[in-house]
Parts: sequence; structure tokens; C-alpha cells
Amino acid sequence: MMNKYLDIAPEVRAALDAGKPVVALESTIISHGMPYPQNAETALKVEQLIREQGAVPATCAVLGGRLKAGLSAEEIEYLGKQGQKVAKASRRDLPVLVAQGADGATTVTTTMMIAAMAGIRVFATGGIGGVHRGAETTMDISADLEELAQTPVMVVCAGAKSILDLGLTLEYLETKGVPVLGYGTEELPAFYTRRSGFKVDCRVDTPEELARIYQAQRDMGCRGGMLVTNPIPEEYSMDKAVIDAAIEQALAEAAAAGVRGKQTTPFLLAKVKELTGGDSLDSNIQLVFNNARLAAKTAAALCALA
Ligand code: PSU
Ligand code: MN
Repeated sequence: MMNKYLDIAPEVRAALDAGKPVVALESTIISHGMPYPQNAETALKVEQLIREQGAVPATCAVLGGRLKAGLSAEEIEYLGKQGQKVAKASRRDLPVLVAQGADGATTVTTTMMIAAMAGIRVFATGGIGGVHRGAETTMDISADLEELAQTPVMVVCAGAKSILDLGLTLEYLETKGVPVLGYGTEELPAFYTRRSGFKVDCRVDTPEELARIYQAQRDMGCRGGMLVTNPIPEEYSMDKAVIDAAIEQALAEAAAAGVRGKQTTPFLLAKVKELTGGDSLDSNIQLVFNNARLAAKTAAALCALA
């Protein structure tokens, strides 16, 4: 049954009906992840890269209380300009935003939800939320991990930033039964850098293999999705010492300012960006492009299986 609150863009609907590849994209990365105008420019370029691979992009958001799978260029520009004024919408926020007819930028969690409602199987982003450092006392664990455990969408990311406890994040995903796949690597990438010192479950080397793993999960009736971790291209990766120092300082400033709840991740991301200047923004943009291309190829491989 079609969700009464969901609007699927005509181009996305046509592709889904024709069995053509579609890739979902999130919008918190636009509103909270990058400054204007780079955020809107990057979002539009990501859509273009997906089209160049023969797939259709579906950037997701909540606009005027409607769940959107697929945005116009004007809507992307609007979210970019609004920036942090738009609500960051996680699972718990959707009922409120819909009932109030409000706007929201979708996180990994809510983008997975909208993708699943629309019938989109593959989603590309930058980094996911996870278990925060110190979670043994704060209990700050991203809803993204619960969503991966219950919603059948493949999320292609560049690993997670070490603002998180990467070891605990992997333990949590293991407990929840979420496959963590390394694209061309045995090691979990750490967003800005290709290595983290932690092993993924399994190395996968082709989009076709990713598609077969996703299909097997569906054929067995397993719940939940999976995480594909795709290392940042070597030429754009950052110096580990520079990033680690920025992250330590950002964590100290967050603690001193008493930041908590949904503000934590945007606060840390903004601080790290501020401390590392334009370098980290460039790297961030390039890794999203890289993930978009892999997601589009995998979506095409999935369509070819059927
Ligand atoms: N991590 C990043 N970049 C991001 C996010 C996380 O490196 O943009 C965003 C994503 O939208 C992610 C959300 O789903 O933050 C997680 O927020 P929280 O930790 O509050 O669950
Ligand atoms: Mn949190």
C-alpha cells in the first residue's frame, strides 16, 4: 500500500516501475554537513554523477510535512540555503514533522525509512552515525545503527569519523546482525582516512558481489540492511595526525559546552571542519562522489539480477 504521506518524484517513480536503478541520498549532509553554497553544489553534482552511471538519484527530505523521495534542484537549493535552520529529522521526529506540515532534513535513519517506503534499495552518503566515545556513560548511540538493523536498505558510506568509538560501533552492528562490508578492503575506513585499525566482516571487490549479498539477505527474509564501507580515494585522504588532533579538540569543546542529544554530531562535525579548514571539506565532497558512483553501479547490478 502506498504511504499516504509519501511523494515519489515522477522520474524516480518511472525508474522504479521500469526496474531501472535508483539511488537514495540524504539531506542532513546538505543542511548540517556542509556550508552554503558548497552543500547545494555538491548535492547537485552527486545527482549528476549518479545519472552519468545510468541511475536515477532520489534525494530525500521532509518538505511541508510530505516525505519526499526525489527533490527538484530548487528544493535542494532551498535546503542548502536554510542550513541548520531546518530540523535534523531522525526517526522520532517524523510523526511530528508530518503532523505539523513542517520541513526536515533526513539523516541516514530517515533516508533509509523513506527509501524503503518508496522501494529504493541502495543509498549513498558520506558518514553514518554510531556509538559515541563515552557512550558507556552518556548512552549516545545513533539511531542510524537501529535503522540498519531493521530496514532493508544498503547504505554506501566512507566508514565513520573517529568522533565515534569505531570499535564499539562495530560491536553494536555485530550484535544487531548488520553486515559490514569493506569495498576493496579488509579494514574499516575512517571517513577522512582509508584505515582505522579495525577489521570489517568481509571484503567485497565488485558491485555485482554487493548486489548478490543484498539479494541473498532479501531471499532469506532477513530483516535489516547492510553497510558498505568504501575508502576515500588515496589522493583525497587526509593526514591522520591532523584529523585526530582536530577531533580531540572538538570533543573537548563539546564536553566543555555541555552539548548533548541531537546537537552532538552537528557540533562535532562543524568544529572539525572549522579546525581543519577547507581541506576536510574537499575530502568530504570527494568521498561522497566516490560513494555515489559505487552506489549507482551496485543499484544497476541489483537490477541486472532480477
Ligand atoms: N556523520 C558524518 N556526516 C554527517 C552525519 C554523520 O560524518 O553528515 C549526519 C548523517 O545525517 C547521520 C547523522 O545520519 O549525522 C547522525 O546523527 P546522530 O549522531 O545524531 O544520530
Ligand atoms: Mn546521538
